[in-house]
Amino acid sequence: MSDCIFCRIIAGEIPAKKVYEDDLVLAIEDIAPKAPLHLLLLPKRHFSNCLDMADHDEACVGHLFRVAGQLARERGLEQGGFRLVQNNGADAGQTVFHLHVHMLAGRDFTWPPG
Ligand code: DGP
Repeated sequence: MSDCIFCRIIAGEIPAKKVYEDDLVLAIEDIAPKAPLHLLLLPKRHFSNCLDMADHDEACVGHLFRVAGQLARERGLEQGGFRLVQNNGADAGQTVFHLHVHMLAGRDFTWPPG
């Protein structure tokens, strides 16, 4: 059994609110939302962050961003905008070491992020 929580969600061993799934990507609701909409987009193949990407992960990550756009359009976010965030390393706020992209929307955002 994997000790990666996102691998276990992908394997169906831990429940999550799934909003999208295909062969390469799973999107779920974040368990501790930081905005009215807070989704996590996960590549199904495990790699810890962009420092750990292999050549064959490139297509999956590109696909993941297209899925993000699709999910945003389905939720009518073209006008209000949304933020995609991907943390790399504990010092940058990464707590789960399986690459994931946060999709946040439904409130104002500041720049630069904290
Ligand atoms: P990060 O800090 O960038 O590594 O983000 C990890 C996110 O994962 C954080 O927003 C909380 C979320 N999270 C952690 N454990 C679980 C879980 O078991 N289920 C779900 N749905 N989200 C989780």
